[in-house]
Amino acid sequence: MSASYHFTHAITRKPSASITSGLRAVDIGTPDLAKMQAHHADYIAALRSTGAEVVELDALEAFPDSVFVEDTALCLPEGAVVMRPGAPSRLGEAALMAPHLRALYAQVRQISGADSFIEGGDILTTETEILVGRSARTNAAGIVELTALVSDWGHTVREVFTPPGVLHFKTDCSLLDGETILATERLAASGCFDGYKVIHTAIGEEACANTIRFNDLVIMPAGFPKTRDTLVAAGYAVREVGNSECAKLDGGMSCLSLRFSPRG
Ligand code: CIR
Repeated sequence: MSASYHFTHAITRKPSASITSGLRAVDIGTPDLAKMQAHHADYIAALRSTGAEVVELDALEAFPDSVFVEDTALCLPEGAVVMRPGAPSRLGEAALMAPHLRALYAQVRQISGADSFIEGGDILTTETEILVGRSARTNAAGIVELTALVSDWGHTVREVFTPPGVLHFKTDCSLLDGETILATERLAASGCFDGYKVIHTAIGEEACANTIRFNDLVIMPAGFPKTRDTLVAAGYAVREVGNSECAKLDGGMSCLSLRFSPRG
């Protein structure tokens, strides 16, 4: 079993009505809550269709971006690490995720340094290492602290860089299997995936780089036919899910869940 993409559990959180005030790099319109809820339900159905247990947490009105649960924690087989989001409006979300992780994990650790910032969207866990992209949300101190917290669990952290103007490292890449990454050309050109097989998103379809491999499925945003066809031709079982509303807030498939198989 490949621990980097075989999962027994996922945690999600319902979108709140306050999602209309969610953070966005560029305002391309207000998300439609009903449409987002429909997409979210479809996403959860896709996760469940693989046999995983999916927790659906209640919406948090005080945190407009709280549907993007991935940013609050890093989940590994041995335990979970609660993040310290670099976006001030999101800092409180992480503490609210901790009890849900403790319910499923024996070991839950925490990024706690006052100067340490790190968001789950900047973390790509592969079969052999954990890549963390420095970004406007994740700093060197956060990466150093994470490295120390996961080393006795046997994990190696490698610092990489999120391209300027890109929200998170995983905005531009995803794990497809134990040796293959889907990435935009602009990110892959940095050399951070040397040693991996890389499939590029089609030109003009960079916005679908944030997909997830979840058990047998590659779950990707709908509306990117060239990249979808490339993935299907490469042998992946692709499931498309609408993402138009989350995309208005720079969110994609990985942001909407924490995915893991707690060991013991
Ligand atoms: C934010 O700016 O924090 C949210 N609007 C989007 C977060 C997306 N999360 C992710 O890529 N992991």
